Amino acid sequence: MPHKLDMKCGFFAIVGRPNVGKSTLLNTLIREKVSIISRKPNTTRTSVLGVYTNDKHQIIFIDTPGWQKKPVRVLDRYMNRFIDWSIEQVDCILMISDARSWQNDDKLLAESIARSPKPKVLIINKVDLLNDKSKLLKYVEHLMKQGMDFDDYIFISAKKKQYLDSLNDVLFSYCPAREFVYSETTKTDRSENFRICESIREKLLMFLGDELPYETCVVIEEYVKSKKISKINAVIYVERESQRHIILGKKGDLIKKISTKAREDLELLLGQKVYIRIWVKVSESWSNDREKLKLLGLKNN
Ligand SMILES: Nc1nc2c(ncn2[C@@H]2O[C@H](COP(=O)(O)OP(=O)(O)OP(=O)(O)O)[C@@H](O)[C@H]2O)c(=O)[nH]1
Ligand SMILES: [Mg+2]
Repeated sequence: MPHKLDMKCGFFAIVGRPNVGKSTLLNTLIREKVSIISRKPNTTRTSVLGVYTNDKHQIIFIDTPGWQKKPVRVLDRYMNRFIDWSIEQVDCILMISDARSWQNDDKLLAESIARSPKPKVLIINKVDLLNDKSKLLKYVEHLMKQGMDFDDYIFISAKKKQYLDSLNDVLFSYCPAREFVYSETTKTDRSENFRICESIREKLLMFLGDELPYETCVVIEEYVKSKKISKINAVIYVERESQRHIILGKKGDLIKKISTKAREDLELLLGQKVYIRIWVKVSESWSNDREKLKLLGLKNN
């Protein structure tokens, strides 16, 4: 532990439109998978906190759901609210964009965070997908022409772990002198239950891709941990009977695959053998129902 007076500790919100790589960056920076990732937009649904600690600095990241331009469902509105809430809590805002294109939604989000007096860093991600790196200079010039105003611009690849040193230096420079908030071994504020549900949802996204109904949610009904084995009963909620059949697959094939993959991941997470049973149930219009969202833990007040 460094001396109190040498400690620096900062809160950083990670914001951006869906699918730009916010959760990938969080996991890369804290070197542990605390936030799930998928090819599909709208993977993250609530704010997830990740903590990185070295000998002098503690950096607390808040991963947020992808920003929704026009939230329609109650769930979408809550997701945007998590972003507003996160921005208020932090010392610095990290906005992530995709190096391949700066879209109108990026501009709208940048304009919305410009109202905050906090320092703002634009992290331009996925540079590994650009063959012509000279485009990066043009990218920033284009932003300047649009009047976008960030305190720093950094290009990285979160997935390939490229150019992260310069990012770390910038993050350290925005950490105020403050005692560490979390213990040196803490990686996230999220409970084991939450991480188990998220891990199952990640497998759903992995196997079903675009076929996965957006209105899907995972709840742990029972979790018993003994010395040698963890027993988990989980329920996947969907909104219609037809969606239930998609997830079960022919003769229950798909749910079997999902369970196996989830079990493998959970054994790593929990560090012991896992026995898991997953049911699929219908709960009509949960994604648009305040009370049900509260019950499912997706509403923060
Ligand atoms: N090639 C490449 N792919 C990346 C990079 N970073 C993330 N990805 C991929 O982009 C996809 C989306 O990543 P996520 O981390 O889930 O994105 P997100 O911004 O958290 O998405 P939402 O939670 O839906 O808002 C995944 O398929 C990642 O593997 C990168 O640096 N390079
Ligand atoms: Mg995410």
